[in-house]
Amino acid sequence: MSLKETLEQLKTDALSKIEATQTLDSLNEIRVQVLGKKGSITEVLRGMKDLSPEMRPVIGGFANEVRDTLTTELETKKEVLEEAALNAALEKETIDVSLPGQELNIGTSHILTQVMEEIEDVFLGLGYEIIEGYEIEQDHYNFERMNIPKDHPARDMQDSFYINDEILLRTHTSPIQARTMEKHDFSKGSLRMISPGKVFRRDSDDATHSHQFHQIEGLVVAEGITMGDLKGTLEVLLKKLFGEDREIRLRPSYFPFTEPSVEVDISCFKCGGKGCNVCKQTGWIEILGAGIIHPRVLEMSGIDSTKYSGFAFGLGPDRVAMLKYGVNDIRYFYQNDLRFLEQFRVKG
Ligand code: FA5
Repeated sequence: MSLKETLEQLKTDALSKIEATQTLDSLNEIRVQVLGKKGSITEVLRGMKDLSPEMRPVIGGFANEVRDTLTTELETKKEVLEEAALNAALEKETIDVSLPGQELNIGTSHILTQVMEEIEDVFLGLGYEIIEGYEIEQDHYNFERMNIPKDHPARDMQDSFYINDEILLRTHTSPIQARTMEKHDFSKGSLRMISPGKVFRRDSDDATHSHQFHQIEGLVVAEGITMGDLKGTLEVLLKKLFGEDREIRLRPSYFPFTEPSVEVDISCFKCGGKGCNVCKQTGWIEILGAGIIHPRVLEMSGIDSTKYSGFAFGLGPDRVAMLKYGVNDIRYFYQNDLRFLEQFRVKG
């Protein structure tokens, strides 16, 4: 048989094998047998050396044609077999598109964060700035600059965790008053800020006291600020938090850094003022401490107290959250029990 006839024969055999094969594996075997480095075409071409120089390109060209035809046929068959394999797999697999998807467990902000952000939004709306202070504070700012010298009895009410004689975990957010006032440039306008954050006291933990809790300090300093401004501002806040029909009441109190000082009560949101278990039958609920900034506190921060006056308040958002959501023990906020926290998941 001539080389050309051998190639013809090889092509015919390979084409019928390709046609007959039903699996990708056996198709690959055919490819290796015919086109591979040690395959039959290579084998046939070894005989080229015995051909006359005129016949070599003729047979070489024919061999290339055979290789191209077989390559194309192998590719086409491969596609057919792959598609058939895919269809078979899909037929076996059943997908119920009506099944609900898997729910992703996405976190939500803590209820105390939500309450603090609600309060922050009210003050941002009134043009206040939010300024954060330091949780580890100097005795100087926490007490001295708030008009509470070393031997002052008011220190007993705010016993703290001391790092050394001069450094402590802040007992209230009030030190941010002094830190902000001493930096403020009144030629650029009045000072209006709130400062939310964690505070710490060596209090024994009970249903309404925690050794770590939150406060939101409020501070306004400008010319001609009065108790009326304080009352109006707190009324806006407390009505937003607890409902438009809430009334507020100021009771005389004492803080070394405000004069006069007040405790602020709101009319009970549960009974409307008639008396119930939430308000301990008084019709009122205590919500924060406040007052007109003591002139000494202004002066210690380098502010002329004959020209400027201001008000300040310190609100406990943990207590606000307890009242707003009827939580009867502050410790729930800090135990991280998901059964409790899940009740305050933000919807949406
Ligand atoms: C103060 O800390 C003052 N710095 C507030 C202030 C600021 C008055 C500016 C005047 C001007 P008092 O100790 O009352 O005040 O605390 C303020 C609020 O923090 C309380 O009304 C209460 O809501 C909350 N609070 C106090 N102690 C605890 C505690 N152990 N656990 C939870 N909340 C507390």
